[in-house]
Formats: sequence, C-alpha cells, structure tokens
Amino acid sequence: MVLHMVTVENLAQGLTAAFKHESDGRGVLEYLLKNPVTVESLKPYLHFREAKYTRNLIYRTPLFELLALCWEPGHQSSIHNHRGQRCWMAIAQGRMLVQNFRVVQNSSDSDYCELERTTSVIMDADHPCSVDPEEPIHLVANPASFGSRAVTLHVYSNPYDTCEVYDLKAKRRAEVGMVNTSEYGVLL
Ligand code: 2CO
Ligand code: FE2
Repeated sequence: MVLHMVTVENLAQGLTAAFKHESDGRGVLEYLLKNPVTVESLKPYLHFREAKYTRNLIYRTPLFELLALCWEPGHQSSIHNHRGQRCWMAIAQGRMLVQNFRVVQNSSDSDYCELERTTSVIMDADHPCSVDPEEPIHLVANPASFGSRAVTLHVYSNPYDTCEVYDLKAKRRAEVGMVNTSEYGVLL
C-alpha cells in the first residue's frame, strides 16, 4: 500500500477546513488516520529533553491547536484531564501507551479526588485515538520497554493553558499551567 503522507503544514490547513465544516471536530480522528505526517516536515518542532517530554506548539486558532510532543523512552505525562475540551492524538514516530481513568469519588470543596484505572490502548501510526469526553482523564506514556523515541501530534479543541493533574495514591488533584518548549518553531 502506498501511504499518502502530508506535511504538517498541510495537516494544519486540513484541520482548519475540517473545523470550519464541523466545529465539534467530528471528522478529526479519521482525518488524522488518513493523513500521516512526514517526520521531515516536523523537524522545526522536534525538541527532545532528558528530563521530561516536550510540548511544541505548531498551530493555534480560536477553535483548535496542534502540537508535537516529543517523548524519550521512559517518559510519561502526569495523570491529567481534558475537561470541557476535545483531544485527539496521532503518532508521527514510535508507539505510545494511553491509560484512561475515571473518577470514583471527589469533593467540590477540597482537593480530594479518587481515581481508578479503566481502559488502556496502544497507539501507533495506524491507531490514532481520541479522549472520551465523558471520562476525559488519562496518562500517556512511552514505556522504556517500547525502546524508541516517540513523536505524537495532539489536536486540542478548544486550545487550553491549564488542566487538572491527579495524584493517584494521595487521592489529590491540583490545577497546573501547561508549559511549551517551543512555539511556531522557536524555542522559548
Ligand atoms: N495532554 C498532555 C499535554 O498536552 C499530553 S497527553 O495527551 O493529550 O501535555
Ligand atoms: Fe492529555
């Protein structure tokens, strides 16, 4: 099978058109599956750091943003949410593990929050995935056992600057700001 590969600029244009057509982003997952991005076109956005995965903003409109995240083997995100927001993820390089969680019990007047693991999936180039808006809590990891770096593409609608993170054992949650390593190809 001959793969139809696109540049990340083409992908951003296609996503803009898709969101104009269906502002709830209904066609995004299929669009990501059918339009794999060349790693070559992502080069300006790829920055790897030993300490933590990096977030690299490629494109942002009032409706959505597109980021490339770079993961060394062993890197993982915190457990975090995408509440009130849609999130789609595709793989440009490597494979990733997505572990989903659900809220068992929480408190509206304290930071208490108990979670439990639910489903998990492995993402690869043929299997992009989206976050369930009903249970939008997950952890995304590049386990050391996968043995290679990974690059993921993330589409968030709407764009977001903060999220809640969770401590599974302590049963606590906290709001944190998102930190980008680069924006539009420029290191911050
Ligand atoms: N949401 C995390 C972030 O943007 C990555 S996990 O996939 O959504 O840093
Ligand atoms: Fe996430």
